Amino acid sequence: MEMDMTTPATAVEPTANHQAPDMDLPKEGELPLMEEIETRPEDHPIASFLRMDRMPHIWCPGCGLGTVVKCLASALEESAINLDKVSIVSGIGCTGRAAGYLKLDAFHTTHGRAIPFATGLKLSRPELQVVVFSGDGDLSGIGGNHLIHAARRNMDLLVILVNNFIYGMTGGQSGPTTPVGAKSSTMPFGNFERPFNLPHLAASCGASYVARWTCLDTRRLAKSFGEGLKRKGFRLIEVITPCPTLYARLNKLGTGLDLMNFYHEKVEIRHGADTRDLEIDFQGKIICGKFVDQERPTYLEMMHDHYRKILGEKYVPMPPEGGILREPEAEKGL
Ligand SMILES: Cc1ncc(C[n+]2csc(CCOP(=O)(O)OP(=O)(O)O)c2C)c(N)n1
Ligand code: SF4
Repeated sequence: MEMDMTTPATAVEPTANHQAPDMDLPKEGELPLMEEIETRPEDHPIASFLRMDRMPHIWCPGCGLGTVVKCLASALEESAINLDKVSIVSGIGCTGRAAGYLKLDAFHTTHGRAIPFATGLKLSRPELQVVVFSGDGDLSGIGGNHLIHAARRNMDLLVILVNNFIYGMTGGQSGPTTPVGAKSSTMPFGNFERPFNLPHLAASCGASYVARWTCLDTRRLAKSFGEGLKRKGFRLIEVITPCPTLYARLNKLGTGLDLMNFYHEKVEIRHGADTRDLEIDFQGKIICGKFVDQERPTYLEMMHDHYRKILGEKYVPMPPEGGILREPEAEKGL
């Protein structure tokens, strides 16, 4: 049963993902043998959103990143948004590779600089829907300063922050989200630094939309991405995702599937929860939900209002279609 995202829920409840589908299943003997099933890359459910020439991807078996990409593709499809007006910006890391795989205008920028790059893109092409897709280390470690200032300014960006509690690509170092007690390659006796509570960080800086999901909860995650695409201002969606190769191995937590089972047991959905209560303890419960959904003037709106007040007629804002030289009429006249 799918839950209405506006309805508060306090208990762990089964999601559609865990229920047997209500349909006629083929009987034994009617099933084709595995070797008879032809799998063609173009038959992948989101093939039209992917650069199939870049497959196979680099992600490890059991990594949750493919699921997050699938949820974003589903949300884009559902929203019927013009894909020519969507740009994706990533930093560096396993998560950052998403920009290379999605068939959108994509920018794989430097480590920690996805948000400032995306900010520049949005300011110069205000008509674009700019989506940042990057890791917890990239966005809240080296890029942490950009994260808080973009939230403070209510910059028009949808930020998908994939939190696997560790620096994946570089070998499992502790990062700003590693829970106290969790082991990493740089903290083999366990982390003692207090991690960020990312929804609280973004909310307290002024973000318009803040949510957290695990990548087990694909329907709610895709729905939240869809909401994020429709809202304005700074939108942060944190996605807790398994890194079986480093986080799970260093902490003896099993496979990617074991981590998914763990999320199933430990997730508590609490829409509208006080963001101060969203800290994640090592192997403790993970509170998910939509915590902030408020309309506030965005950076671009505030900037236009301000300069219109001061400069009046003299103020010429960037045209919504992205600058005079991009207008076909203007180009013809050159
Ligand atoms: C300026 C700079 N510093 C450090 C690095 C090395 N580096 C590359 S990816 C990465 C960590 C990525 O971790 P995270 O953002 O959490 O993404 P994940 O790989 O876990 O998805 C680091 C430290 C770099 N490429 N550039
Ligand atoms: S190292 Fe971890 S985050 Fe990176 S691809 Fe492998 S499982 Fe995923």
